[in-house]
Amino acid sequence: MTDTIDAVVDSIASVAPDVRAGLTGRRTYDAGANPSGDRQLEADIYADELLKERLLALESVVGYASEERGSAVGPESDGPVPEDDRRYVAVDPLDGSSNLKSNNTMGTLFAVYDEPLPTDGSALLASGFVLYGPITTMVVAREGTVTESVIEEGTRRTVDADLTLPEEPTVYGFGGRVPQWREDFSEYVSEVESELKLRYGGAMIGDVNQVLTYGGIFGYPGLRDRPEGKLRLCFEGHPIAHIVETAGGASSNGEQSLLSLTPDRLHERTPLFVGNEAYIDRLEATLE
Ligand code: P6P
Repeated sequence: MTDTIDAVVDSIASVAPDVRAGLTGRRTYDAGANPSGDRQLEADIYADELLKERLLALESVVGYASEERGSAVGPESDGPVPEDDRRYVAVDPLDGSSNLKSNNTMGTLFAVYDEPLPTDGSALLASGFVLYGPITTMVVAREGTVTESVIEEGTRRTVDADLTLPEEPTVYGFGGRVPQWREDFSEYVSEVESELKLRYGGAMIGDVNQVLTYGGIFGYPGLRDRPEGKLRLCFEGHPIAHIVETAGGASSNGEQSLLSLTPDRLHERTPLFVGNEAYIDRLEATLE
């Protein structure tokens, strides 16, 4: 069987131009909400359908789970695919789609597991994201290395074959309303904001790409009125932690690496922090 990870990555790269082209004219909210209760844009549903169709057409992909769907779909059976070659993909089709209205960045986030979801981060074989910015780029983490490519007409052109987090951190960005931040987290942010520059764009992939480019920390903390935070462990926490840790950084839910967490439910939320290890260590030391 061809390299199953390459097949997934190349498939997502090939559909990225269609996802991007489909954003225009799909900026209105559909009637429904996703399983997390977020309102769904027509673009969310369009991207999800495109990605599901392309990925389930791959021989090795036997499960497709999406932030836009209540449960995974696909054969997921003991079908013809040898057990070792079965791949289960988790996708956030348009992370940050609320930025569409303001014409700001958003992206497609994916994680490739070797067992059905929900499962823990140790089952991750690869992860990555497509960033729909001024240009379309793709970051992929697999086998200990992070690569960055430019996507041109659906094919990848590598621009960094070994992307690593800058040792000197520069930027930070934290989500949630400030009055809802816990006191210990607010104290931590007071230190960070005296040391780094604020970069927060409302789409995790864009904000994390700032951290991957300039060094620093991104997070969406547990809040007073929402202690579990906003971001989903399977669809956002695991893949972004895998990317940043593979690039030489660290991740945390405030206590431990996000990759060590096993969700009970597919759409389970988690506090999420990724960035330079020194800032993650200081955060964990601060949060009681
Ligand atoms: P807020 C986008 O909706 C998202 O899921 C992440 O991409 C982003 O980091 C976060 O939520 C933004 O949340 O509360 O700042 O709008």
